[in-house]
Amino acid sequence: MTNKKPSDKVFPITTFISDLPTNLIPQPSFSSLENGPQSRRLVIVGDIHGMRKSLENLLKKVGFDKAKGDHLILTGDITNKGPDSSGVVDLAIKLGASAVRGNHDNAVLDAAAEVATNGGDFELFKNLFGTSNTSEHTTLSEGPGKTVSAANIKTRHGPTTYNTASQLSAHQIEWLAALPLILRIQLPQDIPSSLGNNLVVAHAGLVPGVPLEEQEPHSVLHMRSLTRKLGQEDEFTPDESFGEEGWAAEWDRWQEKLASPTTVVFGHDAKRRLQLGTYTIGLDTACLYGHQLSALVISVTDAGFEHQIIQMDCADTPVVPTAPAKEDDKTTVDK
Ligand SMILES: [Mn+2]
Repeated sequence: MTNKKPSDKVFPITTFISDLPTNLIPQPSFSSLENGPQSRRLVIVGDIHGMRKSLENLLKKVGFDKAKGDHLILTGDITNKGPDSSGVVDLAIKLGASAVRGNHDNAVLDAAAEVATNGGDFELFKNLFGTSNTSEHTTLSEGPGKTVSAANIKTRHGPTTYNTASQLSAHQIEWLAALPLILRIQLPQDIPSSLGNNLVVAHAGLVPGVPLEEQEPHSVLHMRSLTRKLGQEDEFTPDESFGEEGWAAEWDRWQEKLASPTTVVFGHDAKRRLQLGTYTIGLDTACLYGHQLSALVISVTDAGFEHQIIQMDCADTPVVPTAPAKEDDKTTVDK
């Protein structure tokens, strides 16, 4: 993409693509009842952004029950901007959730690493934002043998992101850092499915015609639209801008031509809210701004896999859109 910023740096990737373990895929009731609870449903939730109460309410409405074999999957932007990122990550860990990394999670990871390698003082980084950063006399003591001069620091993120990073424990940061950018969910090919049998979860989007392994990490985290490469009917450039239509429309058209299409479940595009394409489901319904938190619930009966959307009104104090600051604090949704 052309509009990369310093704050967009992709934090080192542990695993680019993960496959959802087959024991977490719902099984039709006739298959087996042998070992403990069967996998019952997959509950895929859109961008939470630290809105813990909203997540809890949505799970309540869904009747989520890990003990009965429900499995939670998050589409990324689990953290940042909302009131309780730490509580959301805690809940995700407790429920054994799967998830993909979002651009905000990426920014939080980058901010945590940035602070750690520059003396470890989150307060300093929060306060540096908006200052001229030029005072040669601003030198802060960082404990024995360690001093950091504010003049030498050019922060990569806005204060919100440093604040979120400061609230996460080392264990929570580790959990976040280990998330893949793409999660593949292979439903058994011999069972009919309302979503098709090839599912993929990615935070922002994917470029049609490019194998999953070759998708560009930055665009998986940030893209919203596609432009056709000049003179190339079948090649696209991903872009962060909203564009006239989202990338999902092009993805849908592309899948129509394939013998084995892939459905993508994604988040990131709060402005477009719930998107129900033929092979694309967009779940960022702007809970952060006081709208809804949405879940795609996949269950299986003897007739096959079925899906439904369940939504819950925002239960946390929403974030009021403000003037754009640094990229990862920027509000990109219309009221
Ligand atoms: Mn996002």
